Amino acid sequence: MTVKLSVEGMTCDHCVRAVRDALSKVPGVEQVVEVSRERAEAIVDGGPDVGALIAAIEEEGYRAKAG
Ligand SMILES: [Cu+2]
Repeated sequence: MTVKLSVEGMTCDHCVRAVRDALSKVPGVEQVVEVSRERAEAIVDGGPDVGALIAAIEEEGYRAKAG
């Protein structure tokens, strides 16, 4: 399953790395396919709980929603 999220608030490469690291630690995530500041989105593969993905991003200080 591929999950795509909209992520608001990423302003630099550090933000991208923080979101990527946070997503990679969520149970069920097999691969963080992409985190893009330009497109304000993140894509992960696996069977993660979407709510857990959103919570992990919000814990880092960014806003996220499915889609
Ligand atoms: Cu940043």
